[in-house]
Amino acid sequence: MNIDIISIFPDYFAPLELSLIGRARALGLLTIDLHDLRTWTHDVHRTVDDTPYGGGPGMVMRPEPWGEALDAVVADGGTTRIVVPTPTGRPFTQAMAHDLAREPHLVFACGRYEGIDQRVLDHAATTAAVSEVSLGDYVLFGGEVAALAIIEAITRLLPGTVGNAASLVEESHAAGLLEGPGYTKPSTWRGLAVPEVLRSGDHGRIARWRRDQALLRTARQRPDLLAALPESALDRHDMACLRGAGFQLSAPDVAE
Ligand code: 6GU
Repeated sequence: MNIDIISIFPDYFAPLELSLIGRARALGLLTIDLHDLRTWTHDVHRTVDDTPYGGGPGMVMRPEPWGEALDAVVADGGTTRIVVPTPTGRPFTQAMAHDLAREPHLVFACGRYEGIDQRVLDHAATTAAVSEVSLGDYVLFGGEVAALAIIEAITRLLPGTVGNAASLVEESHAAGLLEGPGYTKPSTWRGLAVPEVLRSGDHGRIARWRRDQALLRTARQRPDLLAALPESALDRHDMACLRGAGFQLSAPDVAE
């Protein structure tokens, strides 16, 4: 996969040299090219923003530098997806990370201030797919930190980057549930023991216990995820576990 990042703060992306993303790049699984938006300004002050039409607070990013930047990095032939991190985008999910991980070329357009002149995205959409993506319901200064998070989520899914493919299958959000708690040695620490079942060697009981922990954690922390599961996702044991812990399960709709 090839990634281009356009930003007025390319230094924000230094962490992409580190750890597993750095390793993925060294292995050639991923290229990342950083671009300073100011490269495509032509005035002495290298201005990237201006006051909003219609008035109001804040500044809007000027269309001219963005237009030239995207002309330079978007490939001909419609193979590029432009990702625009913005609090007004669609909420980023693990499913989106999987979709983006299948793209050959991503361009991250990181805006600052009150966003990018809308015509930039409207025009870009005539030559590339454009996805406006939000990290959640809060506001950051700009798209840089969001781009880092999205790139990390995608890189983990590229074949060859996560050592153990099974860890992708079992992890949180893989099956619409959160993963339960994990433990390692020592078996007792500060008077706290690891749950006995995990030391029992009984793989059937361990799998059931882990499933129950995932269900209970999801019910507690993210009832919205539990409610979104298709009815077929929960079996008799699952229902009994949740009911036993006092969670009300909505009765299945009875067909007329
Ligand atoms: Cl993707 N960008 C900005 N600027 N703020 C955000 C965000 C993105 N997601 C949540 N808040």
